[in-house]
Amino acid sequence: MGSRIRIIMGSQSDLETVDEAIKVLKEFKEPFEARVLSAHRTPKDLIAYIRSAENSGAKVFIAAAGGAAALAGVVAAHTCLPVIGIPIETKSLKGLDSLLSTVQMPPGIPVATMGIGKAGAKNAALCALSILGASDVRLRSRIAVFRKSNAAKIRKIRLKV
Ligand code: RP5
Repeated sequence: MGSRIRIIMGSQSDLETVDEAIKVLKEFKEPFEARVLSAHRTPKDLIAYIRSAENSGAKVFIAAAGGAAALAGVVAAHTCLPVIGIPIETKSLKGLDSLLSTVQMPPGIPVATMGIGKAGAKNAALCALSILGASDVRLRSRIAVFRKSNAAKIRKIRLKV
């Protein structure tokens, strides 16, 4: 069986953003697989990958794309597993294009769309872990520890104003 989390990005250029998700998954020691596959440039390979991922233990997909970002929606169209979308920040429209392309899905085919860029990528990993955590109490308690440690960091802040 392969990893439960499968990350797909539309281009190698998306990796800089997706890396924020990868860092979180590594911190949680959650195995994942990451691939470059494009809804527009390699549509048949994408669908073949979704099928093989479903048959090898995938539980959740993360899909990152920029511009005319059809990727997450196309993944969602081909699987009943949860799909989390990361809209990549673009030079021309600052990622608003990616956000709208990813979030504005027709009723019936949902994509859990995160915020634009690196924050969205980090949250995509955390969202995927929460989905797995719904049936994995140990993972859920590790997410709680992660949040407590973030809260502790914020409480420590002393502003010199
Ligand atoms: C999208 O086009 C990709 O997800 C990427 O964000 C964007 C630009 O791709 P490259 O020209 O960098 O390959 O499909």
